[in-house]
Amino acid sequence: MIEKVDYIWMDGEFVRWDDATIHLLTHSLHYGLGVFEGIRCYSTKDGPAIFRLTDHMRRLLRSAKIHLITPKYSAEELVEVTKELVRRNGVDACYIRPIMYLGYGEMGLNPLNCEVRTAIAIWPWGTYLGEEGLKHGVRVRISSFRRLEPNIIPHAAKATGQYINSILAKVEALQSGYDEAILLNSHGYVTDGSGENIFQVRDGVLTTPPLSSGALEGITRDTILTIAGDLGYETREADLVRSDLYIADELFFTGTAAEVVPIREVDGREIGEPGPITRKCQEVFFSVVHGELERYRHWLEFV
Ligand code: PY5
Repeated sequence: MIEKVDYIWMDGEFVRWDDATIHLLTHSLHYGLGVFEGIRCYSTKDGPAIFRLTDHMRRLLRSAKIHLITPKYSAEELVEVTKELVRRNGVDACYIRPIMYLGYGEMGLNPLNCEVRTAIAIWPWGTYLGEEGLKHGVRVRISSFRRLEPNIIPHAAKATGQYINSILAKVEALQSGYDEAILLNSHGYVTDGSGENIFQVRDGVLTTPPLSSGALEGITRDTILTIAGDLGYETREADLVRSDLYIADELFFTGTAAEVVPIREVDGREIGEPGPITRKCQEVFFSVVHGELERYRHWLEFV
């Protein structure tokens, strides 16, 4: 169950949590066209700080552009409102969910005349794949569902409806006894997890699928590419096939909800306990988000 806080921001107003309701005939509910973000605020010794907030809001606006949703607020305005929402709710660590959706008014498939609604909710959310997964790694399977692609539904946008694809993969993985799914594109290349990017480590080199594979332009992915490069590791964006995962020295997921999570098994092939590079990336990542490393403080937006 979601843990309640006091306020949700909706179209310019701070609304009480239980009053943050919408009409049944909200366009986005019926056809799944809306765009959203997932962001985290972490506690630091200098107070709550939102990790790469501006980068997330910019991605939200790029998602809107892809789907011809005209934003009512600029990235700067959304940044300010998010900080105010965190302040008003008096929390110091939380997950942040901005969403732009099409409201009540029109029901045809032409969305261009629909009213664009904007809301931001926050709530305390522990790590998505569990504490155990964070420490010892999760078990994953390759999904029988293929990742949607640019000429079906553009994967570059983070749109609500495209998560049906992720949900099919996630549920299939859970029902067959795994923790998470990895999706391939229709050419057989690895894209990402249902809600995470993926990194493979072999002979000390980190490889993550390129954005053209169908992977989301993850902000945690970019963070890890930067950190790993700064640590002196070679990083590559290159296509991977499923057997590249089976024979990896190390594998891990990255994402806002999931954070940095080791993978210990793929389709019954053991990868094992988290390796040294995974551990190092995880350790540095958590120091970065908690504001302990001066070099990366520019990624923190203090409320
Ligand atoms: N790939 C997919 C399909 C995602 O949904 C996400 C984020 C990522 C990669 C990682 O991107 P980033 O590092 O920018 O977060 N997923 C959301 C999240 O908040 C929703 C998960 C339930 O992590």
